[in-house]
Amino acid sequence: MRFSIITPCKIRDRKKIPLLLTNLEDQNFNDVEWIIAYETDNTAKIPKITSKAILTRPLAIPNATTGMALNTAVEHASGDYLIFLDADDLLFPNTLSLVSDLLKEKDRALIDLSVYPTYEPASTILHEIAKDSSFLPKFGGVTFEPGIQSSQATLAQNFKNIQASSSVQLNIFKASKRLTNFYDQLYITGKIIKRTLLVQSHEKFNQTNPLDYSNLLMISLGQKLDSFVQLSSPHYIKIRHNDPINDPSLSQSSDSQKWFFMIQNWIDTLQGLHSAIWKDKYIKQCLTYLTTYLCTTLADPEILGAQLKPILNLLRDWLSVLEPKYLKETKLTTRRILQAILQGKDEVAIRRSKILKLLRQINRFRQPGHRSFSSISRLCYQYIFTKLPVKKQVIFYESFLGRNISDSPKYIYEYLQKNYPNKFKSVWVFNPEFMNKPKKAPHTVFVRRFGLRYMYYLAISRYQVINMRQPKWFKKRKGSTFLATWHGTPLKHLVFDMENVASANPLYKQVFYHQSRQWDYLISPNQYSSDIFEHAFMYPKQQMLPTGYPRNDILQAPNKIERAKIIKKKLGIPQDKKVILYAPTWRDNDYFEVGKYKFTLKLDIAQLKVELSKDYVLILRTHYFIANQLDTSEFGDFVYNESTYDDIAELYLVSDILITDYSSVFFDYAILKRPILFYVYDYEEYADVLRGFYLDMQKDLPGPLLKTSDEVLNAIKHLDLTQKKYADRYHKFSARFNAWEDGHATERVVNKVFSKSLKNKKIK
Ligand code: C2G
Repeated sequence: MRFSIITPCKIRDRKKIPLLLTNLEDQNFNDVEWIIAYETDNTAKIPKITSKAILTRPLAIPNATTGMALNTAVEHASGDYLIFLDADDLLFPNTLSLVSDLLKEKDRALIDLSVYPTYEPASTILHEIAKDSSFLPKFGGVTFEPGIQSSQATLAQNFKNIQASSSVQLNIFKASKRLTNFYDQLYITGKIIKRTLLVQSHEKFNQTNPLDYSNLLMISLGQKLDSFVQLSSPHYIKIRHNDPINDPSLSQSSDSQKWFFMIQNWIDTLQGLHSAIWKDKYIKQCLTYLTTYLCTTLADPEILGAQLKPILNLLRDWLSVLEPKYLKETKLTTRRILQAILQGKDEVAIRRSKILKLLRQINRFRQPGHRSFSSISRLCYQYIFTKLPVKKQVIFYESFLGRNISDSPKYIYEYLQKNYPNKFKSVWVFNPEFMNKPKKAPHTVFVRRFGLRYMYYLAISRYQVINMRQPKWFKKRKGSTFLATWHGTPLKHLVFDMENVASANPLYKQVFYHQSRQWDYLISPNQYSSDIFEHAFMYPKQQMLPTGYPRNDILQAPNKIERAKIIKKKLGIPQDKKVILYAPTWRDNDYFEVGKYKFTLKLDIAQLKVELSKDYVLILRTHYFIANQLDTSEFGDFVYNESTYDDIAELYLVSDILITDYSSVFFDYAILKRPILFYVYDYEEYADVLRGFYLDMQKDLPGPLLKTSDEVLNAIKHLDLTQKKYADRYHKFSARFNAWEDGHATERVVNKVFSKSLKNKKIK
C-alpha cells in the first residue's frame, strides 16, 4: 500500500519543508511518495530535496493558487491513498503504519486523522516525539486558551499519556452525526482520501478562491459517502500560527480578504449542495458565523476599507437566495442588520452594527465576572474620555505596570521637574497591590492603575512615557506622542525572533506589533539593541532614539559616591560594609499560576554569611514578576531583602559586586565597571532557553559562569584574580554595550521628544 502525501507550499514557506521531511522519514512506514506542490512565480527556483527513506517529488507550479497546486499534485500522485498535509504540519511516528493496518482490515474512502492543535514550536514537538517512537497519544487535542501556560513540561506530560496503538479505533459517524460542526471538517489537511474516489468523481479543488479551496470538494465527497470516519485519538499535529504579521495562516489573512473570499465560497458551495439536510445545516452554520463576527467588523467599517462595498454586495447576493425562514430564525438585533443589507441600506446596517457592538459590550459588563469598576472605567475611556481634547502639557508615566516609580520614566520625570518646573502636569500610575500611594509632589497626580482617573489621564495626556507595553485597548490620539522607554538590553530572543511563543497569548506577536506601531519613539541603550529591536520588534530604526538609557545616568553622575552613601544610610547598611547585590531573573517554568512566578533561593546564603559577613552584607533583589516574598529573617543583618525597593539603579550604586544570572541587569551594572558574577545553577536545564539567546553566555559575558554556591564564594574570596581573568572581556563588553551611557541620556531624550512643549507657557 502506498501513500501519496500532498503538501501545497508557498515559496516563502519553503524553510518549513526540512522539518516535515525529518518527520516523514521518522515514520515506521516507508512506502511513501511525498509531492510538494510549490506555488511559485515564474522566476523562483524550487529547492532540491533528497531523501533515502521516502520518494520525494517536488513540483513547481508557476503562478498557482493553492487549489491549482493541489489539483496538479493529485494528477501526479500514484499512491493508493492521498494524505494532505500543510508544510508546518506533523504526524506522530507511527501514524502511517497504523492507518495502513486499519485500511488493510477494511478499505475506507475517507479518514479524518483527528487533529492535535498546538501553539508549541514545531522543533519542540519533533524533539518530544522523537524520544519515543512507539507511542500514540490519547489526550485529545489541546486547544490553547490565551493566557494559559503551556510549556515543554506540559507537552511532555501530554505525550506521556500514551496509549498502545491497539487502542486506537475508528469512530464511524452516520451522515446526520457528521453534520454537527461539519464546517470545521471541510479542511483538506489531515484527511486521507482514496485516490480512485477523487479521480473517478472528477472533483477538483477550487482554483480561484485562495482561502476556501476545499469546502466544495469535501461537501461533494461527503454527500456521496454515507459515513464519516475519524481516528479516535489525534494523529495529525497542526502547529497553529502565532505570527499573523509575517506568517499568517489563511484564517488570519486581513479581514477584508477573509470576508470577501469566505462569502464567495458560501455562494459557490450553496450551488453545489444537493442534499436538503446538508443545505439546511450549512446555511445555519454560515449564518451563525456571520452574525457572531461580521456585525462586529461592520461596526468598524474602516477595517474593511475599499472592500466594504464589494463584501456587502456579495453578502446581498448570498442573502437574497436564502429562504426567508432562515433570517427569521436569527435574533432581532442581527436580523435588522441583515435586512438592511438585503435592502441595500448599507449605512443603516453599519449604524445598527455599531449599536449592536455597544449593546454586546454593555451586556458583557452585566455578567458577574465582568461587573468590575475597571470595566466601567474602560467604557468611559472608550466612549467619553477619548472624545475630550488632548491636553497639551500633561505627561502620563508608567513603570513596570505601576509596580513602582522607577526606571527610565522616573529619570525623565525628575529631569523635567528639575529643569522645567511648572511646565508640565505629571501623572504617575501606581498599582496598590504592589505599592502605597506615593507622597505628594508638585504638579503631580498619582492615579490607581485602571481606575477612572487613570483612564481619563491616559486619554487626554499629550505624552505617554511607558517602559512596558500599553494596554491592548489603548487608543492613540491625534496630537499625542508615545515614548516607549523599554526596560533592558535584550538577552533572550524577543517577539518576532522567538519561534512560537507557547507561554504567551497565541496572538502575542500580532498584539505586540499593533502596540508597537503606536510608539512614536523607542529608546535604545546601545547599537546592539537597536539592531535587535529592528528585527525583534519590526520597529523602524529611524524612530529609535540612540541615546542610552535615562535610568543609567545616575551610574555616571559626578556625585555618585555621595549619593551611594545617602542610599546606604536610607537602607540601614553600615557604611563600612561592602555590598553584594544578588539580582536574579524569573523562570518561566516556575510559577504558582498564570502570571504569578515564584523564586526558589538556590544560593547558600548561610554559607556566605559564615564566610563573608565580617566584610559584606548581601542585598537580595528578586525580579518584579516574582510573587513570593522570600523570608530571609534567619540570616539576620547579613541580608537586606530589597525586592520591593522602587529603583534597582540605586541598589547598583551602593553595591560592590553583582551576582546575577540571565537578567539584563548586568548590561547596566557594567557601566560601573565593578565585578559581575553569573550564578547559573540551572544552566543545563535552561539549555532550551539558552538556544534562544542573542549572546553566547560562554564567550561574551564580562564575568565567570558559576554553577555552585562554593564557586560563587570562591570567586568573591579571590575577587582580584577573578577581575584580572575577565579584564579583557569586560573591556570589550563595555565598549559594545555601554558606549552611549555617558550620563546625559535623559537630556538627549527630553530635547528630542519634548522640545515643542518646552517652550510652551507655564501651567497654572
Ligand atoms: N529587574 C529588577 N530586579 C531584578 C531583575 C530585573 O529590578 N532582580 C529590572 C531591571 O531594571 C531589568 C528589568 O527589570 O533591566 C528587566 O528584567 P530582566 O531580568 O532582564 O527580564 P525581563 O523583565 O524578562 O526583561 O529586553 C529586556 C527583556 O525584555 C528582559
